[in-house]
Amino acid sequence: MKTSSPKFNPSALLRRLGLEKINDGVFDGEWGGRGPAIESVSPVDGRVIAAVRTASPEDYERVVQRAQAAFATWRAVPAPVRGETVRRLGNALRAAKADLGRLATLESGKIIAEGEGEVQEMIDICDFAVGLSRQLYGLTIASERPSHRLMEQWHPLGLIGIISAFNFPVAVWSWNAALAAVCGNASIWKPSEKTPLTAVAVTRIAQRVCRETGADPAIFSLLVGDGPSVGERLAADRRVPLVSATGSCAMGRRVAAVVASRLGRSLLELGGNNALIVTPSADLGMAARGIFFGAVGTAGQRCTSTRRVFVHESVEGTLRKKLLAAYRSLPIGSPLDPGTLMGPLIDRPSVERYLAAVREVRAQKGRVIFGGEERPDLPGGCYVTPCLAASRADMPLVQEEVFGPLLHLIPYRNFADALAMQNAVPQGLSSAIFTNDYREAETFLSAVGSDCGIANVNTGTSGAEIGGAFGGEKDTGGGRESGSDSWKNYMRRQTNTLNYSSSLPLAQGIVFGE
Ligand code: UN1
Repeated sequence: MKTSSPKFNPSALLRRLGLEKINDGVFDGEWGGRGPAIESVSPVDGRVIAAVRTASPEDYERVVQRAQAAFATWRAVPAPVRGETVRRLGNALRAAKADLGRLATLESGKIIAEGEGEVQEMIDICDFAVGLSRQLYGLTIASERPSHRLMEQWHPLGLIGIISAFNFPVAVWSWNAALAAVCGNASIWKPSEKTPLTAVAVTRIAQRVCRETGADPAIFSLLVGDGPSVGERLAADRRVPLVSATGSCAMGRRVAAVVASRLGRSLLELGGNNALIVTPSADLGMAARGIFFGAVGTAGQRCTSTRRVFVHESVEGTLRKKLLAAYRSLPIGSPLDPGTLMGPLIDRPSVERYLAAVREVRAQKGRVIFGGEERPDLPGGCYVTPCLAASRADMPLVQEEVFGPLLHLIPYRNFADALAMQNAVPQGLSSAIFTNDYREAETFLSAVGSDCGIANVNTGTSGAEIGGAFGGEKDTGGGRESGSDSWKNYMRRQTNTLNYSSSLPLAQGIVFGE
């Protein structure tokens, strides 16, 4: 299939995914949306792909009530049976991978390989969740009292609000929704308003799967809308015990405060300012490739994108040359074209922020050694060249997460300084070291090493597998999603004491009366 834009006509793709020119953006078993329609504009060429009707306040209320009813039934379905619905969801996503990947590309601007990679993450987390549906283990604990059993069980939590961002328009939903579903919950998804169509398409697939298995489709509810009309409501709603939110630190602070004020739980995956250390013993070819993918992949719009490189002064020149060669030959253009490695930024405001940050490099006496410019020759107004900057750790800009392909190269002399500079930012998501020195690698991973939620050796900061717990510390928000034991976020723990004796001994040896 010839795919290169601007000739690419998305209408056949939309049809295959059940999408029309105007789509309902609210789902709770039935489709609706009485709020104003929003247009999904493709950053690929600035054209409107289709429109989506958003949620009105009445829609919001109905969705929450329907999801509550779905939860009431779903929580009593045996977990491995719940897993069957998620198994089929994974299979349905497998079948739709190419189309969904392409739609993710159209809406978010990420290249086809990454659009498909995103769908692959959904498939993988479904597989993971299916296995998990037979492994929602609790512990038994030695009781201090005779003939007593002490144990814990994990029960479904309730409604899970999922607020997702444009850069991973569907994968992050699936990390939450697939786990939430096998754990016996109903989830309500508020996707980014910049990528509502992929959310509608995926929800349609989930609806079809639920129809097949007999599950209440409201376990995968959808509310397209803006922050004030949907996000704020979810955060404030006592009927939603957990709000999982991915996005900026500013958004996360707001969600956290509102959820905390009602003593609810939030699971936050916020900004990253991810650093990579290159030491004298590193394989510089590997390091350069890791940096290149980390900084330029997804046009620098991953939470895990590489934003700072601390390179030992003895290898700085060589690394810089390798990076420059890669940056110079980077194919920038339509992400629908299979040869492209960097597509557009998500929208015009994002371009403006990126260009302002490049100006700031100069204002703060850093040096732009490559790029940082607009590409007005490409359609839609969202294409730029990536920027390689020779910076210093004390530049205020280096403390910030600029959501675009801006990379600071910062030389260091002592390993301890590199580590200290890496940790000296507010965010704490992902980090990496390239070294063949065992001591450096182990120190980096130790308690006195990287302070991030993700720390890698000889592989880059971005592109985490779903099997690990994903998230970070400090301003990144502390949440952990996806693999490992992240499922515990979506359940409530219950501690049980069972007395099978005929007396009533009290804990702590207390004698009370008699
Ligand atoms: C995000 O940017 O919000 O590690 C998630 C990665 C991806 C997930 C990124 N698996 O880059």
